Amino acid sequence: MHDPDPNAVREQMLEAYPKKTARKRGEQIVVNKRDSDGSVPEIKANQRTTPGAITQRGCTYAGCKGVVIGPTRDILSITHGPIGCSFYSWLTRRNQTRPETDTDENFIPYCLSTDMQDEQIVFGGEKKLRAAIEEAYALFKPKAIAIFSTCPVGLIGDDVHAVARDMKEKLGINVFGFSCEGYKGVSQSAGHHIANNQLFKHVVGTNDTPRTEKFRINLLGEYNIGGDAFVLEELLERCGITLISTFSGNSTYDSFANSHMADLNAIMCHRSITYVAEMMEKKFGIPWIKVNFIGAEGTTKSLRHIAQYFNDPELIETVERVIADELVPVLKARDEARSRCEGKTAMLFVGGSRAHHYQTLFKELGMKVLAAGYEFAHRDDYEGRRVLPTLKVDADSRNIEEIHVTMDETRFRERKGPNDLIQLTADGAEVRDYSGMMPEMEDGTLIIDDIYHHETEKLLELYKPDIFCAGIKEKYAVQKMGIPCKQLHSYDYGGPYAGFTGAINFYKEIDRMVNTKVWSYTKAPWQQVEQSEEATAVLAS
Ligand code: CFM
Repeated sequence: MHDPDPNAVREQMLEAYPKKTARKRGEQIVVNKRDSDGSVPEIKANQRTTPGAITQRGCTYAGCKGVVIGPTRDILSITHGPIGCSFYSWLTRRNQTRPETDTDENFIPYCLSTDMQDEQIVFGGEKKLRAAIEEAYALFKPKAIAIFSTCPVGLIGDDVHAVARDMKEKLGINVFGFSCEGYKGVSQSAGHHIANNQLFKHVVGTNDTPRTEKFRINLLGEYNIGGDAFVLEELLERCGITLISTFSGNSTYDSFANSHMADLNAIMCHRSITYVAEMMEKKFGIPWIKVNFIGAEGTTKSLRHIAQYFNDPELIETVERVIADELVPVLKARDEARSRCEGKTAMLFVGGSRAHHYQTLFKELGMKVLAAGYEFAHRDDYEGRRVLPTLKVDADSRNIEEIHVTMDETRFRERKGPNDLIQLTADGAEVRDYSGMMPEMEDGTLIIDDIYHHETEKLLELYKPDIFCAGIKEKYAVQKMGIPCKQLHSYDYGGPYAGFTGAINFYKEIDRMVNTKVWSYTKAPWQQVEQSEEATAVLAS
């Protein structure tokens, strides 16, 4: 079967919308084309979703509480808001954690909410919040409490930061609040930024315990979904690299507090956490590089770049040995799956970085990515970081605080000279940079930002891909159309998919999903139409 013309598909998607909506929406649906200088077409992103459209997005509070702070096991999180919002307080994301001892705190299984009622909406909720913090403290005695604001908190004007300050003084522990009301930004992306700011202001750098290990890094933007961070922790350990803190998979409060003792920040998910990396570089002098531990090739390159950064012959040798050992089973599994997956097609519509990162795994399987897009990414995630200076600040992004960071006079330490970093870039590492999704996708592929459900249906109907990657909200609607849907947020109870071990798991899973016979027994709506047309034709003859 020939793939349909992407421009015609785009037109068909837009046809359903009123004229003005179609024109605006059209700027978020782009047919990819890479120029020889590496530039790609401009795509509109980080825009409000059209009212009435079915979007995949979550809210700002979800991005702050659920995504960035949620995986930290010993910060006690309290959601200030109506009980419905506490959905995102309670393990709805598959971020795992592993306390080191039986006595280490783990609050992740708990769900704490102030359960706001009409009375608080009318008369204010600060009193109830104070009482909740005191009650939570009495019960759990945590070292830190975080308060998350939901929409009504912003609407009625509760000052969660004043309450946090008072409580910090009264209880003698770190208490901090987040103005992450759901409506604060256009998506969960705003919540990431708000979480980064507060984490940096209130936690990072508050523990100056010196570290003596030789190769010290932080891993940023790795959230331990399905145990990904466990795989990477083990891998780095075998290479002799010390992971001081992960932001924030399998993390602790103390590891954040001490994270400024690292000499390098390696960023996995750039969408959610680059703000912290930039602030840490300014204040403490820690450079950052972009890594991608998804896929065998990405993992190999990322390990090599970290080793090149430290530029130590022994480290480089150990890393090469680990890579060589790991690649044996990985390549075997890849070739096996590839013999059955090659030439099949995939689409990925996920979050703010995975729709890009997971394409590498599909490439390793010899599969073709026909269309992809993020839920809430910004233009730089699509087109590369070089477009950042040209991005316009709009009313929605102005809503999010940009904190002014200066060099820490006593604790700033230059890790590497500019020449070392230039050399590292020449060696292929992305130093303070990322290239974005579109430069790595083929010409003629469809890039759709914040895909609406109507457009998902059109894609499935016209392209009939072998697999569609999205989340739980899309999964069953997609599968009812006769196409297997792989959840790339929660991994459908599967995973881990990061690192070498993860790659093997992913190859096997995709092989199983695209080759199972079960889909041939379901009839998608278009197949039913064909059938009934055939039946009508038979009857008529
Ligand atoms: Fe980063 Fe994420 Fe993602 Fe994200 Fe997320 Fe997630 Fe995601 Mo779901 S932080 S942008 S807000 S990689 S929860 S671990 S899977 S949408 S692509």
